[in-house]
Amino acid sequence: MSFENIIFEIDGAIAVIRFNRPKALNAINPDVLKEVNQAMDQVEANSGVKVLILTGEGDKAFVAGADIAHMVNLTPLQGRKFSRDGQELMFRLEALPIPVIACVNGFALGGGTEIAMACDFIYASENAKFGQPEINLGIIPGFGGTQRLARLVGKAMARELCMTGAMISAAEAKEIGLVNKVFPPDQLWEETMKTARVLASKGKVSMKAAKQCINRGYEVDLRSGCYMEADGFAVCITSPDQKEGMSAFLEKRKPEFKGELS
Ligand code: DAK
Repeated sequence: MSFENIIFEIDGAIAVIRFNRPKALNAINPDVLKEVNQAMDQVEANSGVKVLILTGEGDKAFVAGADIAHMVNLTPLQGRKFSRDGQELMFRLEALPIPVIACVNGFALGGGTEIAMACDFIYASENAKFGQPEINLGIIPGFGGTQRLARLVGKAMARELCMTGAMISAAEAKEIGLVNKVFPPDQLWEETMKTARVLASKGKVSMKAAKQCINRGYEVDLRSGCYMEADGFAVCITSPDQKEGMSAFLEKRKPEFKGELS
């Protein structure tokens, strides 16, 4: 399947979706959302893929937000559909059983910050910029930004970013806990791939369980989250990867995880 607004590649266990509208700083419109969903269909259908990376084509932007030219004349119903479609994509990224890394190589504004927040890891280049500038356009974040940002960095910083519309540097984003790691621009891709390869070497069942317990458990009270963890643990303890991981330890060798999700 060929795409016009993204570049999609699978190299062994690692799939890459590259937002590819560099002339509009990779801004997101409904066609982008549709193509990302189609690429994710392929990721889900390919049991060999163990990590997904999202990044932006060009050296200026990850995603500079939702496409303002698309949004300018939306009716309320169209606006709601665009917002819901975006929100569903974020939920889909969070629910994907494999880890997702946002490799943020420039502007990640509005919908760009929102996509990055739905990923499991945010790795950023030193020149990346984050923010929720929607207030400057007379709107609010529509792809879950008001909710995820507050959960990730706390209400105070979420209010600061959403209510002033200020852009922050990668270093500031790291300081407030939005970003995992920051690298010089020429090292960002290799460092992202290094982590992707580490993640790809782990067992699928335990990776899925860890991701789900953290993401879903964060939405509920501690005791309910711990019940989820116990269920996740129960699934892991009977999986082929658990046999391999523990046998490898006892036999003093490196594990080779080959287990499937079902
Ligand atoms: N949409 C469309 N085009 C964009 C764009 C965007 N978000 N960002 C940049 N571009 C385009 C520019 O118009 C320009 O196009 P040409 O003039 O060359 O044709 C080209 O990309 C290069 O941009 P600049 O010339 O402005 O480049 P600079 O380096 O000077 O500035 C910038 C870079 C990122 C600081 C600046 O472009 C900028 O401020 N861009 C807008 C950033 C922004 O406000 N992003 C948030 C968008 S709002 C909702 C659903 C979703 C959302 C909200 C509600 N519902 C439906 C309820 C989400 C909203 C957003 O994400």
